Amino acid sequence: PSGGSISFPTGMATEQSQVLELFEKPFRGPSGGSISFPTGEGIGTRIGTGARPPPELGYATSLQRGRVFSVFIRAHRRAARSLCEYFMRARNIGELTSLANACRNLVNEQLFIYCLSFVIIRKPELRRVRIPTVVETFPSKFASQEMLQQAGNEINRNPARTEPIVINQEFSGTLIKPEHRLSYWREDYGINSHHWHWHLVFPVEMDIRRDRKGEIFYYMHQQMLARYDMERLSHSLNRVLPLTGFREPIVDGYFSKLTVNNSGRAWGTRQDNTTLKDIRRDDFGLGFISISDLELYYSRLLDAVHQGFIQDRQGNRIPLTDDPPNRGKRGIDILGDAFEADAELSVNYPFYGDLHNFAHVLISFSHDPDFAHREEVGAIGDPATSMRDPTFYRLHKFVDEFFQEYKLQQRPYNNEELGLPGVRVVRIGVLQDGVPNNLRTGWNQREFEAGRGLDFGGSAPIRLRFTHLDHRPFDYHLQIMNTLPAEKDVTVRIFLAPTLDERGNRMSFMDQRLLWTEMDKFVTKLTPGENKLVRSSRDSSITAPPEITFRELEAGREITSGTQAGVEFGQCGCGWPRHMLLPRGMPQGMDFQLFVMLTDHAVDKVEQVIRGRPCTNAVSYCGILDSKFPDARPMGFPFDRRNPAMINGNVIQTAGELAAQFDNMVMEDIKITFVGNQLQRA
Ligand code: CUO
Repeated sequence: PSGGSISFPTGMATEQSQVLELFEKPFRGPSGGSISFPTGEGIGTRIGTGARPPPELGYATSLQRGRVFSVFIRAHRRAARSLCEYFMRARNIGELTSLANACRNLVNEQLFIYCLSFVIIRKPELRRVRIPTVVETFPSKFASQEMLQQAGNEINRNPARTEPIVINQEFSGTLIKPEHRLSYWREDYGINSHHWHWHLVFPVEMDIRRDRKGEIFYYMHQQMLARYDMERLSHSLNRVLPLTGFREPIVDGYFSKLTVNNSGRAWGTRQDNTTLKDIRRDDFGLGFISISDLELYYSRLLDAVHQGFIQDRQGNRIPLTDDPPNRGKRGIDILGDAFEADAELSVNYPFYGDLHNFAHVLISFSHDPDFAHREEVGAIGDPATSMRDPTFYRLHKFVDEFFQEYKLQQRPYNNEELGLPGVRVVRIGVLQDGVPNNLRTGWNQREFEAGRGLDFGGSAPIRLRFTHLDHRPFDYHLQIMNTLPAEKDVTVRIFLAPTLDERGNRMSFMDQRLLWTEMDKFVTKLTPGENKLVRSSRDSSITAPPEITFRELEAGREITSGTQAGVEFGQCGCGWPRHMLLPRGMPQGMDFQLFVMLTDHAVDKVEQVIRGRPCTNAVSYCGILDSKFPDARPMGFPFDRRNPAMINGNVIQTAGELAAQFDNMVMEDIKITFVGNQLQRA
């Protein structure tokens, strides 16, 4: 943990403990997540208390208890809208507690936790408290049934046991499949928790107007793909290939070994080479979803990209361009809303459909498309578990290729947009434990408690020990010359990409373009003359501080460095995990390139007053709550577009050649070396 501990003021401590009580043991209660077959059509527990649900709950009771709740499904979003509106009436934590206790045995457990989290993040008067990590609220989404059962047995046998249960990194498969080399990455608790949070703070159809939501949907997922590809290259695996459509067999199967509830209900699984089929699943509020519909939506969206306009329901043609007149909505933002899709934000939801969400659903039910076998949804059907499945990346690569098709229609950036006269980056480098330009990664461990999310008896903590990739913190060192006569505010943009492709060759700009991962972005003031900047990797604009556990919250402990009681905490959970900032690299060292670019903050800045003190971690991937995205440039700038063919008479074919033409850019070669268990612990 970084930063010191603080103690909450008394009133806040009480509020915090009330909230923890709401998040604890979500499967307890009269129905308890047990399975029954009340109507013969579904599995899960119907509302079984005999109580008539309060009418204010609306659609919230339409989901069965003990089943998966998924924001990828429209009927589930409708249920979430009802329950969130019900909770939104609370003016303080006391009222929220009363409302929650009145319905917690009536609504789906996962829906309940989603909506509680939603209102605590959304309502300024509730934001003072923190929600505990989803790893502890729903441990069964992070550790296998077998391991949790083993933990329960151990505790029953020996309540005084102090040793944690060690989570075996190999639990979901074996190395006979090359894809399994990446399972530690896909199944990392931090990236899955981030993805759960991201979809919580950028919800679909919840009447939330977040700035540039469609664009950040594109960008955040593109960046996750770039990071996945860097990791793949670290294992000599090729970059991920997109799904080429919905008719070809899905090559990779996935067997999560996870459970949906405390009664042991398993997530759906998928064999290798499964063929997708139309879905008929009334049990899940889905009705009929046909592959032909998805193909139709895709074809219409692709038409829009190639025609350069998209049509709204009145037949108006809305131009698609990232150079919008009057600083209107960019084309990428419009396309993101239409593709994800969000019925409230899409320009024409009936026409362009619900493509991305439906694709998740189609894959997640491929093992039992018509409920013939009473099987549960697969892991790819829930944002908290979807990144575990190798096919998630092939699906999102398909999504990203669509956005890239659009981006490549945009003109390249010009000299004025790329340059910053008067400012020169002289040198950059990284320093980790005194070693320059050679970053080390290795294994580290983190413990969570499972007992809060399970029904095991006794009060002894059930600790789970996860092994994860990590690195020691490092600093970027930048030497910058400001030849302007005055101070200058600049945005510093730092990216990392592998130097070589799968064949060991250097890459062209266009080949490397989608591998550049944002490492940091920050604003600083340059004084005239030489400036030396040191920036810690811990301050990265994409990462969130480590997850906060029940125990830390109970102890009044806040592990965000410098945070004080009273800060609005909402959204702190969103953010790429700090321990996953670097790709693994190779044991013998792997070549990477750092790209640093300075831009004019006068051009980048977004005029706004940010109210309160919202959590602004991971702003590049998560934005700022209730505020505009604080960088006016297109997300991913300058790598979101093709390269200029020529600058000052010089042909540009690589990122290095681009950087050589501009004083405000520089590239540096670094190595990343994986040292396994030899990582000196932070
Ligand atoms: Cu995040 Cu498909 O949007 O998983």
